[in-house]
Amino acid sequence: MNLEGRSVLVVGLGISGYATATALASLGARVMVTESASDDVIESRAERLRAAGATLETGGHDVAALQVDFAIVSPGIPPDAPVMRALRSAGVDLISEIELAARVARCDLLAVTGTNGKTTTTSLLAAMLAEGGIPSTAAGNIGRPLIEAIGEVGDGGAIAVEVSSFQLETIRTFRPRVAVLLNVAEDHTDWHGSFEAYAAAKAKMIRNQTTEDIFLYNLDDETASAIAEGAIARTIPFSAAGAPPGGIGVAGDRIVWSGDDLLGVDDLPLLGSAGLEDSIAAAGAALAYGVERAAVLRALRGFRPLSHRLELVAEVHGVRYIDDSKATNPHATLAAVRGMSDVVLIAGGRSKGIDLSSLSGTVPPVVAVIAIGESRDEVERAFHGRAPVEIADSMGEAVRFASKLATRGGSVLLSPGCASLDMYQNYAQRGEDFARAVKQLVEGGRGDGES
Ligand code: UMA
Repeated sequence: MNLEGRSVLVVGLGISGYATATALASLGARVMVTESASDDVIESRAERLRAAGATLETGGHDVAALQVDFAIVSPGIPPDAPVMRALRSAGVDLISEIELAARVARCDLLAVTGTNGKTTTTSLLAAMLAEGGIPSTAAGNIGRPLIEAIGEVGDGGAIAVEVSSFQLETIRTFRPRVAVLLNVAEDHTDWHGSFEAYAAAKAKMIRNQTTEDIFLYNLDDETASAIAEGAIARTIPFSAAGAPPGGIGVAGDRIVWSGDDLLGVDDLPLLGSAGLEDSIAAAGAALAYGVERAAVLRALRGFRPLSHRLELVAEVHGVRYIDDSKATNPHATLAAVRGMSDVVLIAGGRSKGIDLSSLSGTVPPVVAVIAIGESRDEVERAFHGRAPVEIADSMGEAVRFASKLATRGGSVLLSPGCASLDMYQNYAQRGEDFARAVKQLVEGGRGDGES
């Protein structure tokens, strides 16, 4: 795609917007950026872009009179935001950064989406590609914008791209060579408006695929299976509950690919049923793409869990303290407790408009709950009559309460089922606060763990 001299508006100057504006400027486009906030981070990005020749507007949007060829919208900006409405009514074509990147990319894109497990599966897939000697990297919602990564991987290479429903909402031609759909459960209802709209955005990932492409989907997930029925690409099922013909799954305690034995379930370094699903999904995608079987197995065996995803922080007096701060919706919390016993659950945060009542499905193994954050009353209501709930005002307090309720051989699990933005900047900060509070407990400290 030739961007020389094209007028492009970038809406939002977060990680995605900044990378987009930088790439567009280097490709010779006339770049305009509009951003509602104006803090130190934004202003320093703005300064660097001005130096690269872009026109910047920070601290608000005044887009009514703009004449642009198209606009790249940041994923976090919901479709009903005033700036989006203004641009739509001015007839501006709105596309996402992954759409722009896909138009410019020369390598294959292997896309992974789903409500939960995206980041782990994308990382695993990238490790398999690398182990197979394919020039590759991981990018997208995982944290490194795709537009930045495509400059590095050329013809003959491949990028494992984590894609979110926000990014998929505004694609046009984005066509992954391999698409993976892990699961679809309620999430981001405040952004999409309804579960149906959210699922429809996920389904967009495969709409430009052809019969030469591959769609790997979770046979055990109702919505993913329904989406597969409309696929044009070659469909490959995966299952953690059986060994689907022509797909990848589990027979007894072995993982099998099209009837061939690959490795034992116990050989996987990732914990729980979620770890199993992510592992077989990534392996299926890599094998279908043509990565050598031995390389896939090496990458699988050598993989280490990512931070804040069922990460063991400490064991104190026979109780395991586990950080699963990345669980930002109830579906993820339900998946986390599967296979555990005697869990004291720390849950709550920003609900994103999702009904939290399904959290009560974690009983058992959950035996007690500490409710935190904005949604703590809703969490308390969800468990009413099912498990005792205590309300905590800080993470430090939550960990202290949980330590008193936990029993030897059991776990204290931070798996909030909600976003972190009511108390923290992101889920990583929330997980770190949890780890700090656990450390203080170990040291016998009495602070509240939130320095
Ligand atoms: N803004 C405006 N006008 C508005 C509203 C917002 O200008 O009306 C501005 C904000 O002030 C902000 C920017 O627009 O500066 C929006 O940034 P953003 O929220 O899109 O976030 P980025 O920093 O660009 O990061 C995005 C993804 N964020 C979201 O989708 C919310 C990151 O995913 C992703 O890693 C990054 O691009 C690189 O691709 C994060 C995420 O939370 C991890 N994703 C969601 C999830 O995983 O559940 C989908």
